[in-house]
Order: sequence, then C-alpha cells, then structure tokens
Amino acid sequence: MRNDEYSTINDIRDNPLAIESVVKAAPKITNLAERIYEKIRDLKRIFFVGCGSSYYAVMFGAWPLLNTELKVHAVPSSEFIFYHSQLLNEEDLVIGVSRSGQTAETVSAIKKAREHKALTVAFTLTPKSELYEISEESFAVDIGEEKSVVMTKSFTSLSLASAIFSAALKRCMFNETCSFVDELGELRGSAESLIKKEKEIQELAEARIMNAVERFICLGSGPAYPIMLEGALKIKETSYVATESFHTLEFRHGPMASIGEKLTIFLSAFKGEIFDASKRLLNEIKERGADVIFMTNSSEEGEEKGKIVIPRIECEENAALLSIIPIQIFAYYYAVRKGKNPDKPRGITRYIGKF
Ligand code: F1P
Repeated sequence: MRNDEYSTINDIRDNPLAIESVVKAAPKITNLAERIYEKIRDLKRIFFVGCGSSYYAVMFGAWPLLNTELKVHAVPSSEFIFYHSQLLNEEDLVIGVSRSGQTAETVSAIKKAREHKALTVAFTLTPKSELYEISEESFAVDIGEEKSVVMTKSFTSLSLASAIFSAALKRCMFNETCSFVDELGELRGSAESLIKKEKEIQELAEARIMNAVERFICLGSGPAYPIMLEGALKIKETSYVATESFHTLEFRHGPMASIGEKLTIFLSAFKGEIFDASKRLLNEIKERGADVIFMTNSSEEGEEKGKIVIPRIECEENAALLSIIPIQIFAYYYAVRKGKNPDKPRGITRYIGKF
C-alpha cells in the first residue's frame, strides 16, 4: 500500500485471496449442509437474515435455493424479528450472516429462532462473537482481518460461503446440482484479473468526478440484483452521494424518467436467460443519453471504455459475485477524489450493537 492510500483499498485488493479461502473451505461448508439435512429432514422453511451488506450477502446466498419446493426468505434481521418470527417452529432453519457476529438485530433474530425451536446456523468472520456462540451450528469464514469499516472482501466471502451452503443443501434435499459450484476454481484467477484493472477503473471514477457526476443507479437481475444493491450501498457509504438500485428491467417502469445529467448507471448483464433483454435496455438507456458503465461476462463485443468484462466466468452467479470488485474499486477512488476518507465513513461504525 502506498503512503497516500487508505487501507480500504488493501481489503479490496485482498478479494482474490479471500475468495480462494472460501473455495478451499467448500468441503467443510458442504459438510455443514449435510449435517443440517441430517438434523432436520422435514425442513419446510429457511430464513436467511443479516443487516446492511450482510443482508445483501444473504440475498445472494439464498439464490441457489429459490427455485425449489422449500419456502426460502432472505430478509433483514429486523424484519425477521418483527414480522416473520411469530410462527417459527422446529421445521424451520434460520441462517444469520454477520461479519462482526455482534450486530444487535442479527443476534436477536437467532435468539428468537432458538426460543421457537428453529434450527440456527451462523456465518461470520468472528468466531469470538455472540452470534457464533449462540447459534447451534457456526461457520467461521477465515479470510484474515478486514480493516475497512465498510464491508469489502468480507461481503464477497460471506456471500460466496452462504451460496455454497445453499447449493450443498439443495443437493442433499433435491438431488439437484448448481453449475456455479463446478466453476469455483476459476474465481480466484478472474478476481485477480479484475484487481489488475484497478487503474482503468480508477480512471472511470476520475472521469465521473471531472464530469461532476453526483448520482448513481445500479441495475442487476437475478443473482446480480443483491450485488448491485451492495454496489449502490458501497458508493453511498464511502462518498455519501445519492445512489439507487433496481432490478434491471424494472428500470423501464418509472425510474427511466430520472435519466439526466450528473448521473452514471452501472448496468450488469451476465450470460443467462435475461441477457438479451438486459442488452436491449442498455441500448435504450444509451439512446436516451445515459452515461453507462456496463459489466458483463460476455466478451462478444470486445473491450471498450466504460465496459468491464468479468473474464473466464460462464456462470451468472459467479460473474455477479465478482462484479462487486470493480464497484468497490470505483467507490474507493470516487470517494478519495471527492476528498472523503473511505477508512472513516461518516456516521458508520463496524457494527451496530443496538436497535
Ligand atoms: C453489518 C453492517 C455493515 C455496515 C456497517 C454496519 O455488520 O450493517 O454492513 O457497512 O459497517 O454494520 P455485520 O452484521 O455484518 O457485522
């Protein structure tokens, strides 16, 4: 790290290694899912809970189980406590995700779940935490220290760990496999290539500063939707500007009207069912004069300025996950060039211990 850099950039640069440790831990995570299946064969519902970035991580983590007969909910821990916990019983599983393991709502959600005899699982970076202690099964994601206050490599790792868990549970319960699991070996290399694009992404951020861009919209669909919610949060947390996120094709249903000056749109479109429709939207918003940063895993049209290709990744889930890396880099440089200190974001602490 150079003297004039903030430590947040180091945590962002650590993404490839963090991802690799989660990939190496995949057999253990699979084992955990198998144990859960042994304990609760008549599992009916799963609640994934978390706060802030960890809420978006659970939205991503729940994704592999969405097209199954299970009822799967990914909700903020507070929503779970106040609106979902009343009818819980021993056929329910509640999974809490938290970097600190100390966020008040997530800890309370697990306590509530236990009162109602639901099975509980925690994913955290912090084995010496209340969440880890009180959950029946706990998994410590070991990626080394994260200094950044805003979640960076921890987001990527917790998202991936919980998605691997879901894929393993899906296999136990329904004998169905998820193709993204077969591609996990490619993640580190692809993440490294994205880190190598740091300078290019820095330039994209600096160009927005030059053009006085003050507003961002992040669009994604399927597994990329939670990632784009996190992208919008990252830019907001570090530079305090107005950011929003929508499901890609929802953008036509109203938000399109807000295309205007001082706005940049991040649009992600990964190979899969919705790819062509997303590209049609891309062309439409460009025709309307929008400034777009396009992220894709399709190299069809080659590299161009304002287009970020996630290399060597075929699966939508993996491409979506890795697409947070360019946004983290962008958020960092945009904040720094705005004169903000990304290590000390205004009004944010590492976790919030009350609600
Ligand atoms: C969750 C969280 C972060 C946010 C801020 C406050 O913490 O909401 O996502 O950026 O640091 O805490 P945790 O439950 O994952 O520790």
